[in-house]
Amino acid sequence: MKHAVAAATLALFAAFPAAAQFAKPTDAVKYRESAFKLMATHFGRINAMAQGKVPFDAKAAQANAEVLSVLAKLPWDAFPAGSNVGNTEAKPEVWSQPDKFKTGAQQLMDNVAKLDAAAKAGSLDQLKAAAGAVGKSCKSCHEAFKKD
Ligand code: ASC
Repeated sequence: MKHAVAAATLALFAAFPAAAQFAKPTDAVKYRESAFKLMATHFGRINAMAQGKVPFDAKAAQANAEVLSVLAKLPWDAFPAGSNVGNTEAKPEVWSQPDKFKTGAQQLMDNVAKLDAAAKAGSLDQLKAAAGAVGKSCKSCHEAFKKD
């Protein structure tokens, strides 16, 4: 019985995308901004090590990469149609070029997965290369989809 309820609950969540979970368009804006802000925090800690600004700490890199790999999945469902509102920093291209936006999001997630693997391997050289690729993903999407 418990299993049946759990399965039904999972099916319910699967049936309703995250977009349906925002009561107001501005809630979606707040959600995605929160996710990006946390991503910047956790990626920033890794990047500081990759750039030699703070000493390499393999355990800290691993912990931050693990969090980042979850965070990197979050913003994308928070750009529902109609959420180009308020003082969002998103450009209209997010909604007018959805395939390009999705491709960029996927590239970021793929590069973050590689960063996670590099951090788990405990190699600073691998971490530097993988962090560079993540930074490039951030930058290219910002150029196309984020207001200055
Ligand atoms: C960061 C951060 C970003 C990206 C971007 C890369 O650490 O907060 O938004 O990297 O600056 O170019």
